[in-house]
Amino acid sequence: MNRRSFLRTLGLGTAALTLSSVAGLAREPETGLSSRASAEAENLKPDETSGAGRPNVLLILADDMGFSDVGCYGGDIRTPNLDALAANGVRFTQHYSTGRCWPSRACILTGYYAQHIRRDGAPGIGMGKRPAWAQLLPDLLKPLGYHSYHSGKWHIDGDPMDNGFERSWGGERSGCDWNRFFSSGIWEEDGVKAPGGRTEEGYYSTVAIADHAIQCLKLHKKYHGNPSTGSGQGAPFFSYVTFYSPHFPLHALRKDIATYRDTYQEGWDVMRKRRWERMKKMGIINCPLSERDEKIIPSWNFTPEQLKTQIGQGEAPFAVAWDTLTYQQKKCQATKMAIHAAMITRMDIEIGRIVQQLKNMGAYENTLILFASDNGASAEQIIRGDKHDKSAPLGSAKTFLCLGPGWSTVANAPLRLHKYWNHEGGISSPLIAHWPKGISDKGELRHDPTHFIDIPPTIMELAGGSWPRIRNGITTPPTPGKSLLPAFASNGAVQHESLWWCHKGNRAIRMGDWKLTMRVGSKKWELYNVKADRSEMNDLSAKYPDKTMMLAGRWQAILDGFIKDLAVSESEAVGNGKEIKG
Ligand SMILES: [Ca+2]
Repeated sequence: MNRRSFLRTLGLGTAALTLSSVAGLAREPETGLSSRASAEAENLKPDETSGAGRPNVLLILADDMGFSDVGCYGGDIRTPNLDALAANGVRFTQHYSTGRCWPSRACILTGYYAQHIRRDGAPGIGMGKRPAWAQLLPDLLKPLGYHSYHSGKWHIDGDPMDNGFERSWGGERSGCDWNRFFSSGIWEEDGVKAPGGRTEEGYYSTVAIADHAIQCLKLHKKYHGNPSTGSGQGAPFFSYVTFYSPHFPLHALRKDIATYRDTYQEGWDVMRKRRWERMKKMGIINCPLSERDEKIIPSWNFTPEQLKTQIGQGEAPFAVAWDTLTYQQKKCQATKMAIHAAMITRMDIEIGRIVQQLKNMGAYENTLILFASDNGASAEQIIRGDKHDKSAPLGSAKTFLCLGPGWSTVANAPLRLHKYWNHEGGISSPLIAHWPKGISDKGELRHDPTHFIDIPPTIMELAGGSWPRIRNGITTPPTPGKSLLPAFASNGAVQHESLWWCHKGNRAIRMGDWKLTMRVGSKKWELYNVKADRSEMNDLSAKYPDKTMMLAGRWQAILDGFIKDLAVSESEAVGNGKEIKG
């Protein structure tokens, strides 16, 4: 029986297991830890016999944050803590996500492409149960002496506590309340529902996620010794911190929004051009600025009429030229981007608190910190949750706004399209790697094309483990990722034969400098040389039909390999396999 089931068997509901470690709630005075955490400390007492001196890993994920949002990637959003990590570590300029929340998280914690393990669909593969051989990283790290903690959005099948995490602040299903930042209504701590009813003043999920991560680190320090710098003392940890910020709804603390009140009034055309120019100077990109795709929006967006009726005259359904907007639209849109920026700056502040905790516990030097975004910024415009109160201040709990296609072209600048598509704007993510003891190059860039499938091999190598050939009695298919450790030392050290994408009819493959991609609804492959044209403005498929055919064939061959592996292991599965939109 797993721990969550055990707690439920005992009848320990929320009344008995009152969460007290999140923002705005009472804490145990002497230790700063929750009373529940202390009561359960026995469960965390050391059993470590290995792993001592191995690096810790802090993996931080943003949600729907664009490639160029943070300052150290050319953004206009204040992120001093992330910038400091970048200045003391390395930044990857061609790191890729899957373009969507749940497949990215599947890659990050299993090392497989999401379609290979049924955590996303593809032609011939339905979304379903994860095969038994696709265990999550914490289960692989446990025998190596690691203790794993999860704080934030989940969005993988199964429960964190059933997949090797010893603590979790999130939940079995989505792992967060994805309609509300100001309520902990459906959150779960260690698989048990947290009390709801937090007020706007007392609760903000970005703060609560950081609070939980810090509490876990304090507990780790207390019960597993000093996880510092190879002194031979204590066990290492894997802290998986998954913010929901800056995913919609645009909810931010009023004081944070105020600091961006005037920042975006010049509009998205000016701001994206400035980002592009900064990024060129920083050496992050060398491509032209993409055109705005004025007509391409997600098919499930509210209609312009619905947006006008339910949000107001200030909403803008398409990424049209800024100058064509009305005064009312400009005012509303500038506020929307101010909220988006405030959400990211708040996340940065909270990351700073977690980093400070690492310093406080002597773990800063020997912790690999990775920071990325699960997909590009989103052009979605929908309303759900508690709906949108037109009389409430924008960004407050009673409002439901989305960033929308206009500002998403800034967040993803200079790249094309948005979350969901497999063009570069949808799948490009920042990746900051910071590890004082292990990365000597400070502030440098890495241009190796990398992907979330590389994260588990990186962590496994760091932990001194090798990938198990047999898992749950089944010979495991090879994982496609590469350890990034060589890339920490030098440019060009990590090379993939190919990188592969497929999501809801969008698809792509990259081999070397060439990328083939197709948009949902289109039957035409587009071919780009991303070395010169990462903004995907010059389709070369007609000019190079043989290359197009070769890449298309390779894309299909990779998919065929997934289908074959799944057929072999079809009867073996874990997880609940339910699809969750997000
Ligand atoms: Ca996302």
